[in-house]
Formats: sequence, C-alpha cells, structure tokens
Amino acid sequence: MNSFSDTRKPEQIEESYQKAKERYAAFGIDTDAALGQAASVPISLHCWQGDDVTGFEGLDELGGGGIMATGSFPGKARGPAELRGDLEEAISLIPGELRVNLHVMYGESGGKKVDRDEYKPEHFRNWIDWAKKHNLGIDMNPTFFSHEKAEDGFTLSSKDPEIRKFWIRHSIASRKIAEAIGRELGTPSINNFWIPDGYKDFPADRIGHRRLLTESLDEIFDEKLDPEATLDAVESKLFGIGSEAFVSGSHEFYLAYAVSRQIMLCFDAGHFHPTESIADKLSSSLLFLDRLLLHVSRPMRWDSDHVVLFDDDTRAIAREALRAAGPEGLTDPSRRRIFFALDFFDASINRIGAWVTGTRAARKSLLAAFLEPYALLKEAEESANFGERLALLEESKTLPFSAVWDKLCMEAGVPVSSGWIDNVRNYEAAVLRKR
Ligand code: RNT
Ligand code: ZN
Repeated sequence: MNSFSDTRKPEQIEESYQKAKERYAAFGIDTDAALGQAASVPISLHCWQGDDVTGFEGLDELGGGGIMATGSFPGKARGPAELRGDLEEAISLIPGELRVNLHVMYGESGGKKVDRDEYKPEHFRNWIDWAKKHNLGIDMNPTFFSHEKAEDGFTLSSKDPEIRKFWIRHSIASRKIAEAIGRELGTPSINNFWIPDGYKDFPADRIGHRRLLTESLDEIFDEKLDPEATLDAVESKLFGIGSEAFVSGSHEFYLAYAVSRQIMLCFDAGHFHPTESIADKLSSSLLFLDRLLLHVSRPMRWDSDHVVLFDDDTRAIAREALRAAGPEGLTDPSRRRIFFALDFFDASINRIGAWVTGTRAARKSLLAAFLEPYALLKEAEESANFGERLALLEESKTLPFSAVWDKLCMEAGVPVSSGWIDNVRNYEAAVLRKR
C-alpha cells in the first residue's frame, strides 16, 4: 500500500519555509507572525462528526430536527470512551488550538434515564476531566432534536405551553452546565441555541410562533451568567428537511433578537440561500454585536453539512473574520469577537479522516487569511487603484502557501502535508474495523 508520509527532512521543510518567508516579505507580510496567529485561533471541534449526531441517550440514530447524516462507514463511536478515543486520534493530527464542542445529549448518566430537563454539570464530569488532561476548552449546545417532545416539529416556539416549558427547562439546564464547565476549565463555554422549529408547508400564523420564541428566549436568558464562564449564542436557519416553508428562528429573527438583547449571533455557512455567503455578513453584524460564532460548514446545493474544505467560501469566511475583527479579535482570549466552530457530519467516509480534513482545511483558511497582503490591498483601494487591487489579489494566490502551512504543522508537532493519512488508515485497521 502507498504511504503518504512526507519523506522530507525537517531541514528541507525549514529551507522551503525560509524561501517562502522572503517571497511573502516582498508583499509586506511577516510569515513568522502569521504562523503564530493562525495557530492560536481556537477552532471548536464538534463531537457529533464522530457518531453521526447520535448522542449517548441510547438512540441508534439522529431523530428528526431537519438535519441528516447519510452513510454507513464502519466503526462509528458507540459510546463516550470510543468517541473520546476517536477525538484524541483526530486531535493528534490537527495543528493549532482546539476546543471540543458538545451537545447536551452527550452527557453521561451511567445508564440511568435522564430526560433533557434533568441534565446537570455532573453528567459532564468525564468530559471535563478529559478536557483538562488534553488542555481543551469545551463548548455546549442544548439539544432540541431526537426527542419525543420535538416530534411535532416545534420546541421553544410551540403553541403547546407544556412543550415550551419543557424546552425552556432544558435550555436553562444547558446554561448551568455550560457555566459550570467554563468556570472549571477557565475558558468561557459557548452555549449555542439552535432549534428545529418550522413547518413543511405554508403556515397561517408566522408571527405567533415567533412571538412565542421571543418569550421563551427572554425567559431562558433572563438570568445573567458570568461571561467569563459562559456566553450564549443563537443560530438562525433558512429551512430544514420538513421545515421548507417556514422556520421560526430565521436569520432576520435572530439578527434582531441578538442585537436587541446583545447576545452572540451564530452564522452557519449552510443556513442561507445556496449562493449566499456568510462572509459578507460578518462586518455588518460586528458593528452592532460584540461577538459572533461561526459554524463553518460546506453546504452542497442545500444545508448538506459536507466536510469543510480549503475552498473559496471557507477562505472568504476566515478572511472577512480577520479583516472585520482584527488579529486580536480572533486570537486574544480577552478581546476575542469571532469564535470558530465546525459543523459538518459525513457518515459515508472514515469519520476521523473527516474531522482531520475539515479542521485542517479550516486552519489552512485561517493561515491564508493571516498571509493576505491586506495592507497593500487596502492601500490600492484607498488610492482608487482598483486594477492594482485586483492584480494583487490574484498574485497573492500563488505565493508559496504550502511551505508556510508545512512549517505550521511541523512546529505544532503534527504530520506534515499528507502524512496524517497513514495515521488514519492505521487507526481504521487497528480500531474502527474491530468495532
Ligand atoms: C442544524 C444546525 C446545528 C446542528 C448541530 C448538530 O442545522 O446547523 O448547529 O448542526 O447543533
Ligand atoms: Zn450549525
């Protein structure tokens, strides 16, 4: 079998990097600084790529919610130990600072049935200890799907007050969990609210559901929690499977809600019209909000949650995040304004490979953003030299990016270039195929 391991010696990688450094310097870019900055932007690695969004509540598959994992690649994680083991393998192959993104349904109750409104920080004890050991922050998401009380398609905007109350209790429980986790780990746990609520066909009463959603959210966020421990975010969506005609938590709804309540807004790359990019939305919303959360994903024709690639869309997101928030707005924990998280799930390929491909692609996009000749582009623009702006934009694409990326990986102690493919292949043979 082919080996993909990089046979170059460290000196060779270093030599290529030194040459690249000179080329970038000609464009006014300090590659040494860019390396450090790109590696220090935390990326929140979503646990749900490891088990096709199943969770630990004894369900075999993702239930409803308008999201779907397709494929049946062997070896999906069947429980917490396997999921954490798989995450460790993925993390060992990804450079730069990482966090882990959980859903409440990944809490552990030792086999006891715990309903969604009964979850407590203690159910995340193992995750917290594990995160400490691996120096990871943890983010959280209340889980409004795969549950009998979400089966009619509505949760926080349901017209049934009992259903609504149940999910409000769940939401408050999730905030307490995030707060406890953030406090213990010393880094705020971002608690992101995404609800599936919507109608397959044309509704009569749109404003009624949205008014209820406003009321539910106000009740949930009524208690102010320590921002050093947790920060709440709300995630909008255009449509889902089974909610094609109407979604209570639309973009306009949450944009207005977040601005009026001053809480974080989450942009998922797959939650807009297929040709609409979230990149352009960052600067607008950042003028009216302190913080944004990004769900970096790859929609293909619809909200398909394909594995993220180093493509134009992802690069545009990273670039606009950096331009709008500035370097410290991404890298400095006390001044961070844009938070990166991933949201994709593909069950048709090796799931660890999916994590590594997608997260390395997101990290590459960040590095590319920090390597942009932004000062020169801006200068050309401000002197109305738009031809030069365009030429610079184009020429900067063929600067020796890979030499800088390889250096970043080498410094981070993870396999350089394609080398990690061998690791994933070995893990598949030794672990996944035996499940
Ligand atoms: C669904 C949202 C949401 C979920 C995760 C599992 O469309 O993108 O973020 O993917 O919470
Ligand atoms: Zn999302």
